[in-house]
Order: sequence, then structure tokens, then C-alpha cells
Amino acid sequence: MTDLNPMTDGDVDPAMARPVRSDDCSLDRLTAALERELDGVSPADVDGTRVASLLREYAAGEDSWRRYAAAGDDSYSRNLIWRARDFELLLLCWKSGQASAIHDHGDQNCWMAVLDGALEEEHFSARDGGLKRGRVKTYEAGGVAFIRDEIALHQIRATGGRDGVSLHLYARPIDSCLSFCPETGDATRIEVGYTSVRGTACAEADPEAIRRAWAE
Ligand code: 2CO
Ligand code: FE2
Repeated sequence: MTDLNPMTDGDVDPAMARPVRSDDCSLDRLTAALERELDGVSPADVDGTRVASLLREYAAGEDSWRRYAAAGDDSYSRNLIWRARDFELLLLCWKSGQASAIHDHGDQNCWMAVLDGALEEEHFSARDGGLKRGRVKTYEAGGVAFIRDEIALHQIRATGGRDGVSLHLYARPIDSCLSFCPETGDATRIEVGYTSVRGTACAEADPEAIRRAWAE
């Protein structure tokens, strides 16, 4: 469809800016709880067990995420649910077989809670100019994984012949990361963007403009 109202450079659709939270939405209640745990708390003082519990409780009992679930044909989708100064929460949708690149997490904490399907996580480490494979683990719905750069690089793949959906919490937000070539181990820095923001498609929007729209 032709865009009849193109945004000028540096602007984003107001639908992509931070909304008011609703107490009726369990996803909004989750982001409020995460804000209490993470915002203004130095990374060393974050209670990772409590954060994982919040994600596990949500994954076990809620389906308010479905309104933001939109898979992409070319690659897995990255759908922004909430962004604050010290964390961001994304819904990632994976068609069966879709995989991430092998990547790092920009020196941040990353939790992944599987909401639907099954996701396989493979660890890698950079060694002797190449990549060494580490452990492989499959997470079913309700499972929560955690990674930081000190633990490993990783690659995520929707497995078991099913599509997958996962909730990703990054503290702090990750605006760029290193992507590694599986054959050579060469690293390339890539800016990461969003496929949608609170259900509004935004793959064409400037990620920096979206980040500004969410900045306090
Ligand atoms: N880190 C990847 C991303 O945000 C997804 S793999 O799980 O951390 O695109
Ligand atoms: Fe990741």
C-alpha cells in the first residue's frame, strides 16, 4: 500500500512511541514489575533469580503476548513491547527452522522465555581465530534461558518442526551486537532494529528514531 503520510526524517508514527500502561494487561504488569527490578539498579545488583521468576510466571500462565505476535518470512521478527532506560522487552517470532546469526549480547544480560513451540540454543566461543561449538539445549514453552558474553556467544533456532515465540529481556537495551561468520569466525558489528513496536509494523523506520521516541 502506498504511504500517503510519510514521516519526515527523524520522526516516527506516534503509535510507535511509549504508550500508557494498562493495569488490565498482564504484559504491561510484567513490564512494570521489571522496571521495579531493573531501572536504576546497577547491573551488579540485579536480582537475576527474581527477574527469571517474573518471566517464568508470565510464560506459564499468560497469553497477552499474542496481540504482538507477527512472524516474518525472511527472518525471525523482533517486536518491541517495552523499552526503558535500563531494559527492553521484545517478542521474537520464529518460523520453523528460522535461526539467528551466531551473536554476542553487547555486554548486557539477556533472558529468553519460551512462550510457544521449542527453541534450540547452541553455545559458541571464539577460539584461535575461529568458533568452537559448545553445548546445545532445547527450551520448551515455559523454559527460561540466560546468557551474557562471559558465558558464550549463541545461536537460536526454532526446532521440532514447529514455529516458536519467545520473550527476550535485555538489560540494558541492546542497540548493536557482533554477528559471527560460522565458517571464519569473523565478527561484524550490526545495528539491531525492530519489526514492530506495540503491534505497529516499523521495519522501514529508523531504529534511532524509535529509540528516541521511547527515551525518557
Ligand atoms: N539476541 C537475538 C536478538 O535480539 C535473539 S537470540 O536470543 O537472545 O535478535
Ligand atoms: Fe541472542
